[in-house]
Amino acid sequence: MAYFNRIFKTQPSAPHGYGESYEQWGFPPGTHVDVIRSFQMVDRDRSGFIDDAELQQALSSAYQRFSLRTIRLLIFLFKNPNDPLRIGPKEFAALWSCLGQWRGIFDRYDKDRSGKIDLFELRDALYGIGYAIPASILQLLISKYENGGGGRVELNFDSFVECGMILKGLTDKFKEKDPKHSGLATFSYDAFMSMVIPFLVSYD
Ligand SMILES: [Ca+2]
Repeated sequence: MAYFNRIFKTQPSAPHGYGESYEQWGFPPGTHVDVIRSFQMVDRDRSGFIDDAELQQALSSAYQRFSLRTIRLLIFLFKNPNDPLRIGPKEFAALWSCLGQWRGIFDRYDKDRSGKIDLFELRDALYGIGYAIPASILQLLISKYENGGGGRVELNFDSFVECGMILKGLTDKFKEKDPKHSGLATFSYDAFMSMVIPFLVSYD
């Protein structure tokens, strides 16, 4: 959190090596200088794009370490249609802002201040942002994060983001086919598979 506090307190100034205008590098107007610096720090060849390893480095220095699996899901969700394996400044700025929101949710719902999110905290967090997901489904999803000790599963920030984005992403896809919120939707087989498979593929 110290990092984010610093972001909002520092005065914007032109980032070294990125010229006077952020927009010319493809960042949306108003992008904070620290977001640009973070991108610039890992985009060593100045290609204007960063790959999974570079994104992992950028996010791991802003937060705790991000697993490559989470990074791949983020790249899938925020991908540039012209370059699905890398992200540019626009996608990076959007991703950064989205992670800031997830961080806020994580901190708000980590009720016991363990620094991790358990099943019930996850259920409440998702409910808090409008997703009523049955505990049985959450249990199924988070069982993937068991560390083998047989104890209660608790999620680090990156795994929490991963679970949150999968549940939110799939629910949003379903809602697109259920505009009246009846809880029922009709899919063709192809539509169903193309909805679910990308999450599974990027997830593992
Ligand atoms: Ca907790």
